[in-house]
Amino acid sequence: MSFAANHPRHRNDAKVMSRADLTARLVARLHHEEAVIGGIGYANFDLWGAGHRPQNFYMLGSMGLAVPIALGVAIAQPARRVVALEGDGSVLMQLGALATVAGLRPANLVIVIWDNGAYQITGGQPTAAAAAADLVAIARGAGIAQSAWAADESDFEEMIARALTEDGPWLIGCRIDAVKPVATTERDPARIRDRFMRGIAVGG
Ligand SMILES: Cc1ncc(C[n+]2csc(CCOP(=O)(O)OP(=O)(O)O)c2C)c(N)n1
Repeated sequence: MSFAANHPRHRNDAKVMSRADLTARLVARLHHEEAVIGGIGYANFDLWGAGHRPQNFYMLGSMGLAVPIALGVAIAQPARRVVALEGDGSVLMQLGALATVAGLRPANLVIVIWDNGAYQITGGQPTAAAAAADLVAIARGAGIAQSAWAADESDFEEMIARALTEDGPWLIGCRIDAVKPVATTERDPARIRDRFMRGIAVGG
């Protein structure tokens, strides 16, 4: 049975959930120093809000880099699970990364897309996901076979549990509401980089 079989067939059939809540549920399941890359936009705010971990990296400046950065870490450290958290606007800006992931097939990579149909942090302008694009279908078409929408919170937790233990790459699409994060990521890129490198035991 394929990964997608028990999950919503289309974006609009998935429950609209809270990014902060799902991020907290994800972080609560991390017990093996998994690396987590929070993309630009509100993905990294809610990652910060879930409690800083030494293995967290917060992408502050450029859209679409959570997946490429996570892919690099996953290739460099195959024994570590690596999770990319990215908004739909950012994924749309860097769609080619999905095809690269599919081609390289890192077994330890998990991609979570927070799809609120908007560039929320810059004012809520609608993305192509709000119009018609189904990012999970795009990911599957790119070749990431284990791509699916989370039906609801418990489905998300089951998918994460599986993605953290079984061979990937995995891509989990989540429909997200327009609630703003309560936390603001500490904006010090050099510290973010240095702490992350120490957190994943790279460099001094
Ligand atoms: C290449 C580039 N274009 C535009 C911006 C400005 N910008 C920063 S975040 C953002 C929206 C991000 O949207 P999304 O990834 O969906 O995350 P959300 O804000 O919804 O959490 C935009 C347009 C940027 N930082 N980089």
